Amino acid sequence: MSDSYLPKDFLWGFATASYQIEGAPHEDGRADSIWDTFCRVPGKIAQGGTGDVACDSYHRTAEDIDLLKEVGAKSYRFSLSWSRIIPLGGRNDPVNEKGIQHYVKFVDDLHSAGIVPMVTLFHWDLPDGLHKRYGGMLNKDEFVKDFENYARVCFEAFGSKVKYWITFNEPWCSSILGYSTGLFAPGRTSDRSKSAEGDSSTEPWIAGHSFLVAHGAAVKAYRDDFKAKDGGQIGITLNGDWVEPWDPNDPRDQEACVKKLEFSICWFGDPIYHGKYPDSMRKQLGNRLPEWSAEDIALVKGSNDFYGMNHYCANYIKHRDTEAEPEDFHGNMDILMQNKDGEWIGPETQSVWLRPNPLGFRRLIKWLSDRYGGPTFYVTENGTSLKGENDLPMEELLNDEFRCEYFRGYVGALADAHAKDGVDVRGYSAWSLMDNFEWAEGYETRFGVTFVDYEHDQKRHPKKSAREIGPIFDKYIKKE
Ligand code: GBH
Repeated sequence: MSDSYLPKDFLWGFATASYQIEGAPHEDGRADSIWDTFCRVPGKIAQGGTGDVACDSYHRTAEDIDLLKEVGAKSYRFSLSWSRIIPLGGRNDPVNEKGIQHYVKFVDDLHSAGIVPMVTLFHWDLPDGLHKRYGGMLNKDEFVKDFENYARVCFEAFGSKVKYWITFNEPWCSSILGYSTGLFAPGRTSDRSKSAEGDSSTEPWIAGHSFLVAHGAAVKAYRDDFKAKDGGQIGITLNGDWVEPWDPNDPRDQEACVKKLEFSICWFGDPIYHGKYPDSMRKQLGNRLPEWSAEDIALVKGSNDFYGMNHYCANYIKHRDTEAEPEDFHGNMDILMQNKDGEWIGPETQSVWLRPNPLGFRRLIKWLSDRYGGPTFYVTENGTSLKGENDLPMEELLNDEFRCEYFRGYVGALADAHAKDGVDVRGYSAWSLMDNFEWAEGYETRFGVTFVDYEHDQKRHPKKSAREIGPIFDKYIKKE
């Protein structure tokens, strides 16, 4: 038996995101986001999937809340669709009362069910109007003003009922996958076979910079005008995998590991906690990485009330001796699933990038805690898909022992990080409450603890993991 534990008021629950679950893209005044338009480009999404119906959650809020209640969840992290609230996105565009009312009711219903809402303002679905008007995140000054305005509209509308705000979900993904590899909306890349436009050597770094300043501006707005009366907390959610050296005895691989964490996480974490970009990034990217103005960095430094951590897996890292390519965004190294001795970092899943390694979770959260002076963490996503799930019959998908084992391992590792390493962690949202639109993978990959039957009216069927997760937390959360 483990003697590790999680603190008494630990908030555990589930996470989702608007475009991945809601559907109803044109209802009650909503306009397109960049994901709506991206999905219409042939070849971008597996099987031509779109978020047009998804889990139909826009019409099934009561059902979704029932799912949360049934499993005993204490919190629910969901995201707002900016395009429902300000359909064209900008600070001079009209606010859509119907969009606001939808979420006001949803938040009220969560409270009535005793579930704490954690609200993400932006989970990748930028209003298409802003992309078309000025290039979205590529135009920092416009984007920052429009995001701050949108954030203020949300604080005003929901601030008295929401105590946990997340500005951005995984800016790494929006910046790199949206502006370097082109795998995600808006699909810009230097790879001319994928897109007619884009410059992978500069645009991701510009987008990332805009996200940081916009985060800082929204936090300042919250602290100046809402925090005192509403009493909430605000932070950003960063993704990042753990790293192990390909050759544990090669100091160059160990060094490359740190560089990988810097390029993927500290790109955003360092400006927020230390007021600068990591030296390794400046060294490799030179002036392609934007410089900080005194005004912008003042907004960004110290702008997290908590650290929102998304974490799924780990990789092996092998250094490179060659010069970095201008398109490189990892820090010039090979990212591998096997080490020098052929050992796999973890078992296979449906997602090529995801091989579970629970100890990596403990190591990463401790590493971040040390680097950033012991901040308060909320784990805002953690979860897995199942190997070969497209070929499995529904009964086997419902009996997802692999996912149960994943949660046992990862929650146990988190309890170790808390009890043995002194990490201040106060919440955890599993990804995800239900199977949903998995971005470029469409509906081929399922991360839910609830099976969604896309062929039969999006009917929800809880999997084994939906029932197992409560007892896992019960085992660790201190009773008094
Ligand atoms: C999360 O990102 C998202 O927040 C969530 O919306 C999503 O549904 C969930 O993961 C499951 O995927 O192979 O080079 O394309 C997790 C972090 C980082 C994982 C990028 C996928 C793809 C790398 N993601 N990664 S690549």
